[in-house]
Amino acid sequence: KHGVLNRKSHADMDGKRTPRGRRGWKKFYAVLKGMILYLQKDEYKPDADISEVDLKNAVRIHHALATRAMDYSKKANVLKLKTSDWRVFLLQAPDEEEMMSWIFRINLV
Ligand code: I3P
Repeated sequence: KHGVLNRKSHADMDGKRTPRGRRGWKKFYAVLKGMILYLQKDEYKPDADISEVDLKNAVRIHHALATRAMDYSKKANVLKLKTSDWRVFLLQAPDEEEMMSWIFRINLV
């Protein structure tokens, strides 16, 4: 599965709140492949190598949990992704259907 997602980092690896200055929204082209959610700068190209930066932004979603972000109301179609290493991301999909689809696919892994 792939598509455009806006990402906001809410908590870091230690579970602590992401500090100010790093809490902004950023647009990515997301690609879910195996147990990894790649958050790429540019559109998915099947044959292109993954860049260093894109690798850094990749999120391991094994034992991660995706839910609708019930406690976040500033934007619509936002899901909350909690990873096994205690990071928390907010991910905004273009619409409700896409958000539900991402939640379903992430939780299947
Ligand atoms: C953050 C940025 C985010 C905002 C966040 C700010 O600043 O303005 O858009 O989240 O508020 O801290 P920075 O880019 O300097 O990290 P919202 O869009 O959700 O308001 P927050 O600290 O309340 O999460």
